Amino acid sequence: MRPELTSSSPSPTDRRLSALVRHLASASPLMESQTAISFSATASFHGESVFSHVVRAPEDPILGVTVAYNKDPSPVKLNLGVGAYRTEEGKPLVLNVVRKAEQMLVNDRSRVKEYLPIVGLAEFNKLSAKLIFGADSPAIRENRVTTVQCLSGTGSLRVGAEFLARHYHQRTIYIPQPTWGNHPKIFTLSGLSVKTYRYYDPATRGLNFQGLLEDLGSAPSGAIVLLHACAHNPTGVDPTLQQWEQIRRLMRSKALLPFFDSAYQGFASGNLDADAQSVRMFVADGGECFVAQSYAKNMGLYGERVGALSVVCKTADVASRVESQLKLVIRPMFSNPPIHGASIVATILKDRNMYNDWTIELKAMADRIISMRQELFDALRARGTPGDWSHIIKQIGMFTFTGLNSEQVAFMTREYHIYMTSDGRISMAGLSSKTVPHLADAIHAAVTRMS
Ligand code: PLA
Repeated sequence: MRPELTSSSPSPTDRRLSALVRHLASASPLMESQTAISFSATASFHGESVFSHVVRAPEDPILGVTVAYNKDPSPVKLNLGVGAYRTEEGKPLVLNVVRKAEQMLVNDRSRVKEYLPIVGLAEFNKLSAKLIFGADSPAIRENRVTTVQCLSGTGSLRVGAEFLARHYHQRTIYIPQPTWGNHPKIFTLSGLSVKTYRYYDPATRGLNFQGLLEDLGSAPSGAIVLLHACAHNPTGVDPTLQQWEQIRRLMRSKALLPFFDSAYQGFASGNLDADAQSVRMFVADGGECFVAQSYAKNMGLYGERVGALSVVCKTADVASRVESQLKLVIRPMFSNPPIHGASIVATILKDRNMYNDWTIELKAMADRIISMRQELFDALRARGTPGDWSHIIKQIGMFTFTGLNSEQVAFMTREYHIYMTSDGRISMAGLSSKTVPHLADAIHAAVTRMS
């Protein structure tokens, strides 16, 4: 039935189904009981829903924070949950260069709303590869890269993972501990088996580099390794370039397959090339890798769902065969991607002036986040808040991993109407000079009263 599978191991569909059953069984004990299902089937004849056995699922740990925030009537409420950029006035930002691109698209009467090809907008794919791998990348020049447009970072990760579950000999993926909460779900439901590698050291609030090297060193040969290209979420802790080089050497020596998640290119340092260094080091050695790109944050296109999956291969021939199989993953998943967001990105990336305007606006966003770090740090120092808060200025990217525990977070939400994820992560992009004092008061109270 499945010509692409040669081994007798369970098919990805079987693995996915059993993962789903496990997932559902843990959410609903009733699922395990056949009687409960047949009861609800007969119940429909008596006017009850056939879905009456469905239990309410919990809100998403990140997006659910916004749901709770929206319900709070307090005028001082502050949403530092989801990583979404806000201006100094606390408002969402549409970049000027994005508005301009949209205007150009609207004015162009030759544009139509036809379906895109399964792999998306060709121009967008080419420019996205150039953005992450660099304009002079030999891999691009040699046609060894295939890039397909997907539904933002999440969709790109999912398509890549589904491909790997079908076509790669190793089905184990190592993800950092901790990582973005959606990673384990995406990979498990794709049919991969998820393991973790040590990443963060709570004692130093920095990288557990030794632990990382040990765990990747003992991973089975060929295992997939998920790496955050920059601005690690949720910790804000990235390896140095020297450490990246050591990770690269170790991974290549063990034939571990890198799968980069690049959701914050330009947001960490304010510089698109600097934030792509980790990926480019791995591509420069001629080896293979996967990269999922998102334009949600760096172009502020959150709801447009624009992203790309690139697979760097050893030869152009392999790359084109990989692409043919990626199409078989995408077609039954969402058929083909949306046209509008990708057209905005392509319009900006292909025009030198618009590209420059974008880098300026991007740098301004990154700089504002960096200045919020300094302001929050200064505010805690001014209050004499117990503890060493230097990690706030050392960490990079959109988030600070504060070290506050879940009781302290609950206290801050209850008493100060500050919303954040229960692991103590705060989105620095949601802060402004006006709200820093309120946050500092809340942290001070939480630390002094709840420790
Ligand atoms: N990868 C990482 C590391 C992320 O942090 C996020 C988004 C994504 C991928 C996916 O983004 P996209 O699909 O929108 O492109 N993380 C956010 C939002 C910003 C979320 O949880 O969906 C966060 O608050 O962690």
